[in-house]
Amino acid sequence: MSCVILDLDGTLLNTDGMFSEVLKTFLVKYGKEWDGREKHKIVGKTPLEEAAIIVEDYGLPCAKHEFVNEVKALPGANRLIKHLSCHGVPMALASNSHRATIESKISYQHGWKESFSVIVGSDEVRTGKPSPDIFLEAAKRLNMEPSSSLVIEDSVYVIGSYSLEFLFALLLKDKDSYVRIGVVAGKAAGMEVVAVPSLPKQTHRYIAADEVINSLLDLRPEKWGLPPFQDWIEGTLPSEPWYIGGPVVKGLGRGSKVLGIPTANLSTEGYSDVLSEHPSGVYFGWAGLSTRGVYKMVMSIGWNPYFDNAEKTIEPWLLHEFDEDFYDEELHLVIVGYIRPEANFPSLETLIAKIHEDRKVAERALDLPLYSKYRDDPYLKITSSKGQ
Ligand code: ADP
Ligand code: RBF
Ligand code: MG
Repeated sequence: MSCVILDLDGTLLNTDGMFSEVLKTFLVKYGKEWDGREKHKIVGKTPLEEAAIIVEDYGLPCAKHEFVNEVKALPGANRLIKHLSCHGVPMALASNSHRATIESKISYQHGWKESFSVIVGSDEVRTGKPSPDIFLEAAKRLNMEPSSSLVIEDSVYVIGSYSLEFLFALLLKDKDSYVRIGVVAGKAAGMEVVAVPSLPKQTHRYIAADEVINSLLDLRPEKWGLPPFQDWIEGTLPSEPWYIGGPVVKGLGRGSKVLGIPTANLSTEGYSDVLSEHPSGVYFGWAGLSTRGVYKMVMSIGWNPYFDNAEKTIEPWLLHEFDEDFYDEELHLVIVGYIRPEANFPSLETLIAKIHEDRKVAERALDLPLYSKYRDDPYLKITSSKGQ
């Protein structure tokens, strides 16, 4: 592959979040409730225009740019863009939005505009995705062959292709109105397609893709003949530390019993923000227990595909032998890096073996100065007594 063509909404930007989470949070913050009244007014507007309408309609005491700034890059988006642009890999943005909308959306993301030599919107071709036109036009403007173009797509759109419609469909839980149009368009253009599902547990909708990855963190450019990421260190991907804590809660009672691996589950309540900034997967770091001390820790966050859980769980395994349970005790975690996506396994034995491999990776990595320095993070020294 000699170039990369990226979709915007749901692949690089958490725009579904803009309308659901951000809109809801904003309205709640100002004591208002979403009633769907802006639906018709907003279609076809730029994000700033949309924000202006919402701010005015609901009489919110904030500036419209505060609202738009809340649109966040998805995990790994900045890292990928920086990496490809540092290595001089030609990059295009190909989105079903209008070009003006795309430009307006990326103008809030530092360094993005300069990284894309080509931007193609649906108003610049005859038909949008699932037609291959947008991708073919992008390749043409990059001076590249479709067959050497790698497409990265989240590809879950709603028929009608507008992200606000997507939100309403989501809210109505009308899951069948999503189609894999991005992947279909990329394949129709004769390109290689990596799908990054923006909804959990939807992998089966992406069979047309050449590869399905859980998040942009899992992209291995070298698989496609592109320069590899160089930030992996001994099987781990360092991140800015992030923090979660609370009393240890009862899980599904499977950790020790089924796997022989106890996990001191934390409640996900109140952590929807941090969890949306980090994909489900296996992470590691340090764990502080109020009455006991600080320990190395490896954890899974997500739906545990092997068990097909209905709810996302946070499951830290403290790398220490304890002689008793410590339910309800205050547990604080400093998470310093990522290891791998959650996976399904053909048997319990292979799952257990993989988790022990994760433990070894974490144990070794946490001795590196890069990670060991967080052992002294004040967040881990819980001074208040149990449950406070
Ligand atoms: P549950 O499904 O309730 O989380 P587990 O079988 O996963 O049950 O056991 C977890 C419990 O075991 C924790 O809540 C904690 O009290 C205890 N425990 C003992 N040793 C450890 C350890 N090394 N790491 C995590 N939890 C441990
Ligand atoms: N369960 C899975 O289904 N897939 C996984 O990839 C997976 N990885 C795990 C990694 C670690 C480090 C730990 C501690 C657990 C993992 N689990 C995984 C098991 C799961 O999180 C949980 O412990 C069990 O579901 C028992 O509650
Ligand atoms: Mg557990």
